[in-house]
Amino acid sequence: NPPNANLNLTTHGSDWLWAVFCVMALSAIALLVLGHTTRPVGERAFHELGAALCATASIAYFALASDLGATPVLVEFLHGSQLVNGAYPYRQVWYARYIDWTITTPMLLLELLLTTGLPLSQLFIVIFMDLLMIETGLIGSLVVSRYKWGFFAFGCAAEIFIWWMLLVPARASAARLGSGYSKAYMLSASILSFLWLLYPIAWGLCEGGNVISVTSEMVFYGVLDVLAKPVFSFIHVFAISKLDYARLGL
Ligand code: RET
Repeated sequence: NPPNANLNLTTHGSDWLWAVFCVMALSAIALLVLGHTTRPVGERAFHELGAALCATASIAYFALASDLGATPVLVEFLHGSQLVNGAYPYRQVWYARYIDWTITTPMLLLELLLTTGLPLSQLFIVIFMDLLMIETGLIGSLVVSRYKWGFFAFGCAAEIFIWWMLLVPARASAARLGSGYSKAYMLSASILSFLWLLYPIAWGLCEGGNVISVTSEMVFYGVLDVLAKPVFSFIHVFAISKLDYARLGL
């Protein structure tokens, strides 16, 4: 028996991750095919962004499903230094997730914000805050003391800034382009903002507080990743399909 049940992924957990791997890979292909069959050359940027980020996620899930890309981290001694079954309590932290998110979350923000005509200077600030959010989350997940919540707090502050940028400057910018742009943006931005709220909650229950098992962690993040990447990308390309790409200045 493993000294700590939290250390290992179950067979079911691994099967689920292979299923997510397949969903990501098939979505990448489907987005490419959709782009090539429905849009002329030069108007496929959003399909291609979606395909690229799903392809990236499929590689991350390949690592997760193989039980790779994780490292054991000592669980914070909140309740005194107790041994669990004669061993110190560890929890696997899948840092592979953060490598994925570092690549894919800026691409998701690009998918969304390139349809608003937001000035580049502001786009860069949003992407900077996004990277800050992911990297502070990574550091927090690897830290073995309650300082991890300090890193978490920095990440949350960065996310609040992103929400504000989406709600105020980006929304105003989309509205200036016209009501069709504004409607499409509001739909996609609401979905993205809601789903992105659930990630820090998952983090608090998994890497942060060690409340739920690693198999539950895989289900929680897995469902979120399928919604936030392929489902979001499909909804977004359909939402903007009637818009005039020339006005986006891409
Ligand atoms: C962390 C912990 C630090 C605080 C915050 C977080 C937010 C993460 C988010 C991740 C989104 C990931 C997506 C992945 C791809 O599908 C890093 C968990 C706020 C919002 C959309």
